[in-house]
Amino acid sequence: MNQASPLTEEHKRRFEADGFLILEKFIDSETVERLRARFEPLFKGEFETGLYPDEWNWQEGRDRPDRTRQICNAWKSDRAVASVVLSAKVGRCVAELSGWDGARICQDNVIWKPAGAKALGYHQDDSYAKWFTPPHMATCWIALDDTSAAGGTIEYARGSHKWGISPPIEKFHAPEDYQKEFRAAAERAGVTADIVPIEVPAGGCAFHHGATWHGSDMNRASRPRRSVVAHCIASDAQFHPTNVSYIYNRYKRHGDLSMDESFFPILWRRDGYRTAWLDR
Ligand SMILES: O=C(O)CCC(=O)C(=O)O
Repeated sequence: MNQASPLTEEHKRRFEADGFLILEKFIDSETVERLRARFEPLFKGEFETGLYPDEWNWQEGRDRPDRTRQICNAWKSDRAVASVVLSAKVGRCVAELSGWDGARICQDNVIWKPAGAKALGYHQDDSYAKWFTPPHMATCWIALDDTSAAGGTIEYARGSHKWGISPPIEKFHAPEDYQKEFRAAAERAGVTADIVPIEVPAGGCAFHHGATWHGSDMNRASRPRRSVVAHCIASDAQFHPTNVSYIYNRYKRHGDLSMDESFFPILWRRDGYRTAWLDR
């Protein structure tokens, strides 16, 4: 499991300077196809393992077709998603980029932005990281379609991980102005934003720091933009003693701050440890 790292010192230097890193190839085309085939059943509520995901933000027949579709912690419902977002490769990369001893999954996202679907608001992941310590995430965002600026790909503000953490944004799904809070943050930081749309072939990825401002515009192209995302935290992360996540504190044991590996498995650790059930 402890294969060689795909990252070089130059990759790490770039991540530290920019707050993100792009790899043109991260998963192979067969894996891309296998994941794409899971989108229809997942959003119809056909869950392979019989378990609901933790968040199911778009359901066929219930929600507007012009909304970006999102499921969180699809790994609990679907083995194809699990095989990618819980991989040692994802864990190793985010841990090495973040200077952690290891990484565990916090939350995955399955994102489906059909042609014409609306934007996702710019935010910082660490604004939502108050319920665990250390309160930092690092993310691997994987493209399942060739992405383009016009097609509503993810966008990063270069260097914005150095601006400090702002509060959570007002509206994540289909906001009127998807950059509203971000522009205010850039103004407070006294900088002119350098926005980078992530244009990669299907199977490519981008890693981002938990403090990097990011979001995505509406899809003005004629085909969908699909992604799977692994939001990771340090392998030694614990629940915060008093701050509560109304969803994720369901997995906290009474009187115990440790994170159970059944729900927050360790993907990779420098000493060779990986949660045992992952590879079964
Ligand atoms: O894919 C997107 O449009 C946004 C995803 C996102 O917010 C994230 O990966 O943190």
